[in-house]
Amino acid sequence: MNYWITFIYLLFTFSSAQDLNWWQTGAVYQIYPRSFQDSDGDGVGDLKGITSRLDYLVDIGVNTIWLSPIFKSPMADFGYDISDFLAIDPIFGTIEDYDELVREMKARDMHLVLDFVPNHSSNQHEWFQKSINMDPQYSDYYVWKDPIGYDADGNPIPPNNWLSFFGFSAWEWNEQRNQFYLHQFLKEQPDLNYRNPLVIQELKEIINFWLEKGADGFRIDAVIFLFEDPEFRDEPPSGNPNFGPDEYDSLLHIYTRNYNETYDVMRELRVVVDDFPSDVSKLILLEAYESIDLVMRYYGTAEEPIADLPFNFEYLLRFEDEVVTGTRIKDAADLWLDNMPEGKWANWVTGNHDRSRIASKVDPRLVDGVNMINLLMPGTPITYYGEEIGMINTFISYEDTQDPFGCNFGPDMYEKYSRDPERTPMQWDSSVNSGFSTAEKPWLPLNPNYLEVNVENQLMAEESHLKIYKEIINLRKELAIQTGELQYLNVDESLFSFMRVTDNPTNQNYMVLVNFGETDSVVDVSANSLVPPVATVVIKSLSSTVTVGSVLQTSAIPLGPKDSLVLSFNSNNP
Ligand code: TEU
Repeated sequence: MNYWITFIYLLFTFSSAQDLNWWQTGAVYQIYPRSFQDSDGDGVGDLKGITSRLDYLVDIGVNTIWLSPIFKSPMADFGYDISDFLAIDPIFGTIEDYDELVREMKARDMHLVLDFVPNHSSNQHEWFQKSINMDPQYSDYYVWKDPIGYDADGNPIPPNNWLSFFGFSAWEWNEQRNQFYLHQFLKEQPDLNYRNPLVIQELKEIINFWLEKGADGFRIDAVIFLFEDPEFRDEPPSGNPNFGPDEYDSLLHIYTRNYNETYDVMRELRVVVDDFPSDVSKLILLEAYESIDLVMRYYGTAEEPIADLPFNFEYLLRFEDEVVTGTRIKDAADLWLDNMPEGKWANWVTGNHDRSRIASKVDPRLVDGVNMINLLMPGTPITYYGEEIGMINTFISYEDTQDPFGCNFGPDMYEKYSRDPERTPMQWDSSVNSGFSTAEKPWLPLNPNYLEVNVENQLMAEESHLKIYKEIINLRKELAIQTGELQYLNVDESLFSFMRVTDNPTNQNYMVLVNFGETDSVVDVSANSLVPPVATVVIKSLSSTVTVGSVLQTSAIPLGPKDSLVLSFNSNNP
């Protein structure tokens, strides 16, 4: 009889782990290619540089790389303005370098996710040039409109009051065509016209091209901006006094975002990806900063899936609140989990190339605790390069500022919008430029803390954020973390704690406790019937003074301010 029980448990263990995809058991790591590793000394990171660092990524345990855009671009928005969707920009290398990266990744059982930017191209793209020239095929590839009149000086007046996300009018006058074109981002990023089926066809071809070139998925950029009001009506003011008339948030964007048709186009792209013959399932990440109901629709349904992982920005944004509490993090986690359609998979993200990293959002002592949450809650973690070593934002003077979002607003306001602080080079070691580049001046300055905060130091140290990250990620191989149930333990203003449990007695269960508070506390989680009287410390934050391996009473778990712990226990022993 006992044999049978063990057999059934093993079968369960085997089959449930087997049912998960590589992107569910693994972890995604975002690389901003300009800033990861420069191989040729020009001060800008490149593909060869990334290839040379693959063993580091294997060592820390990530299996998936999402690369911000590497395609041909005049770099007005540092690669998010693409002038040829099918070519690699020379600053990043050649198509051979790309092939080599893919080969080396596959040899390490890693997966490549490319950034796909459907909303706009560069104004240098051949399509846009042909569109200006009214080439019959390309004339309607972009959103062109006549002026609504001319002012007293004879200047054309834009069709409506729409603003660019980067500030100022979303309309740019084109002398040659004598019309305005729409750009929801920079004027160098004209919006493609999604009401033209030829445009959608082009996108499908681009997707197939990169699938054939070995990509295992896409992160789809700025999705909510694809369609606009066909009547081009003015948007109403937001009434928010914190924003001047040129700032995007001074309007309510009811006519430029999230049209129903957007979901249909995304669904069509999903079908292209799924129809591609491959024995490796593909991953679609999707960027939509929107309200939860609109974001959830991007998962699609079981029969008609869209994205595998629309980014969980509600969670990311909670870490930017003035006060981060256990209760608020639980509310954010529940907002996602409770709204997620049946059978879908969650994700946990705290930083990216547009938003600061963990250690600049919360007290840096919480880096380990937040990584524990990101990596051990049910779902896929997404780490922005450097979060594993606790990199923080870098101060960038106006003179050194590169990001057009910052430059647009001039020296007094650039810091409100510039994304350069979270884009500075990866901190590898304490040599010149932290081992990132041999150039005299990298494209953005290194954070001066690189002498202390770097990969090499943290690999050598007895304890470090990096070593802790590696230990946490290693737990993702455990059944309780892959498929175990989530149960919250005590959650209040200071504490966030949860456990991951399976009902399989041969498996370890885990609990995670993070103290967001400022004071020492002694936590009693023993009231939960699945929690045994004692549990073993398997991982502790740098700040904690408990010893890994020690056995703690679950009625009195000591947590100093900003401390975090992972404990293991066996629920067969409640
Ligand atoms: O961002 C689009 C977008 O939705 C963001 O601007 C978002 O609203 C903002 O970052 C929230 O802080 C994407 C890319 O991530 C960004 O880097 C590009 O500049 C932009 O598209 C244009 O391609």
